[in-house]
Amino acid sequence: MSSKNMKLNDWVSEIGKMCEPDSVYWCDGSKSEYDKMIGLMIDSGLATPLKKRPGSYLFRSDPSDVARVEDRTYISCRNKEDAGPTNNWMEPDKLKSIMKDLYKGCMKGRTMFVIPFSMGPVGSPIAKIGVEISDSPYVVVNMHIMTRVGTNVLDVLGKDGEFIKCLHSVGKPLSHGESDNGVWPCAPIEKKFISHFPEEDTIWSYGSGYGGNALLGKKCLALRIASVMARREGWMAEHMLILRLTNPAGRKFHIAAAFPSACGKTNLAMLRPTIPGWKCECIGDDIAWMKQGPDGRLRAINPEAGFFGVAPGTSYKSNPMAMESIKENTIFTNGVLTDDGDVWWEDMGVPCAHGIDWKGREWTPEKGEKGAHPNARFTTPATQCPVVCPDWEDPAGVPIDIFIFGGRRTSVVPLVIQSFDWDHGVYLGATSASEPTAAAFDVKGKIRRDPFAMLPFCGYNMGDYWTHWFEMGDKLGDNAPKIFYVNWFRKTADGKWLWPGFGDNSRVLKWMCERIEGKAGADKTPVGMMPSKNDLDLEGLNMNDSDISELLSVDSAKWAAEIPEIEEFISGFGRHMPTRMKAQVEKMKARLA
Ligand code: OXD
Ligand code: MN
Repeated sequence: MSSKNMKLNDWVSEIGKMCEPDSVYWCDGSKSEYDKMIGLMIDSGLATPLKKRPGSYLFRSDPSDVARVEDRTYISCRNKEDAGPTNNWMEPDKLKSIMKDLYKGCMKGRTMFVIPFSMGPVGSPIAKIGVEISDSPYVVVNMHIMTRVGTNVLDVLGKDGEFIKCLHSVGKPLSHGESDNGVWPCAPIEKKFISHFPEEDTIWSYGSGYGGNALLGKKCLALRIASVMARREGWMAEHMLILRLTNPAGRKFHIAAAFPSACGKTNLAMLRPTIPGWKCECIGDDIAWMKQGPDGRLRAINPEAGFFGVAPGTSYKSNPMAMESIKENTIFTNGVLTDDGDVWWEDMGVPCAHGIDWKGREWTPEKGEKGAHPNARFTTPATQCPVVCPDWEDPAGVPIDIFIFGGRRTSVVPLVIQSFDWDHGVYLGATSASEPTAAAFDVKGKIRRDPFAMLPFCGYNMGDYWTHWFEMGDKLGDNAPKIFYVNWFRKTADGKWLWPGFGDNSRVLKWMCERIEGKAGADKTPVGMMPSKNDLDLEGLNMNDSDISELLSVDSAKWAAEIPEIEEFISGFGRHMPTRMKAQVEKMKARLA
């Protein structure tokens, strides 16, 4: 097979010549194709069917291939400054020549899959088409769930449509007659490369088969490449969940929220409000593409079609809707295989006495090691979420009322603040910080500034990205969403969580909605507008007064102590750092003095 698009056909044949696969297969996105791929992986010992979950399979990856590899991720544009100080950079010709050597013959003994996919509903004016070439059937099945794969994408592409070229190889050729034989194929860490060529709308990934390194529609296309397109074309590609909150009077609010990886975006996206009469529906859990609509408001779509969620910590307490979503037709990676043929992970809310761990070894809790990898994941279709919003695929998108930023901070940062205005909100987004999580292989240490939760995902100079945010605010004017900052993770000095979190986070969202309606009060503090105890609906929580005061307190000295580090961080962007950002730091200093 081939397509009507000569550019695509030429590219496929060029890659075929370089990678030398045994055969080429064009994916049609059908259920039978999905089943065929799964069958291949059962035969090669990579997939284990789960007796307890219909249509579901468990995979175990290689210990070197368990998360995104930020040290091996490149933004390769002609000018180093355009990638900025927060991205790894290499000159495109040099990087391509290194990678071409790796790609040479890398698909020997394997099939080369051509996966046409749409990010966003097929044919929607906001959607973008990508084509991923990959030698991994694991990638094919995950792409089936996470994006819209199919021949209809080729129909929309037509003869001369544009597409984003996504090339992927696990980097493990097979010799004649060899099979993976239960061993996850990938290349050693120093040969892994996740490269982006934003000036050519091209992605080259080599050596990893896992998650964002290999499912190129997600972080590589929908964030890194799309962020560059968005700046060029005047829209926004953000690392944000999208949800709809409906109040007891039936008014709908749409919220987009950015938190660093593994800080509870999926949980918040599927929130079950504990306050009577409020309803929450999920539109997306990871990425938002937003454009100003004809009415002047910012409209958001979720470009993805599934959830690639962190499994450990997901339970009927933390996220009952995710637990319901993953009962069937789900791919699990790096969980424990239980003796009765189910999957298990730490903090799932049920015990597991014995099983096979993510490394394929016999495991019991007494071993003292984690059974599931902390970045074990589930891949599940959005349609299986019981609270998926009926409008989640509306090509026009939903109008955003509220932006939320946040991170995981056990001290200093209070439960919630509202920005004084747009520019202050951009400052809050730009200075977001979090304690590291397991979503990145190579990020260790204490607190990292993760502006807009985009540090690993912005495809250009982060200073220019801030300018883009300021300019979007100017463009949206009075229609701009209101901006808030939250921290669900504050602890007491003796290590006790101060806030119950999960469904009770709806209380904080309620305050935000009431701020929009002009109904709820707030006090001015040096760091932003904050609710007093009486502004928040805390009914039925039985929290003691001192915990509430601590959650809603601002210690100016502690905030001031972080300013030198913030100044150093933003000054790292040199001439790309917008003067409006500098002005915000000065204002913050004056308010804290
Ligand atoms: C993700 C991430 O997988 O942010 O969503 O790491
Ligand atoms: Mn993410």
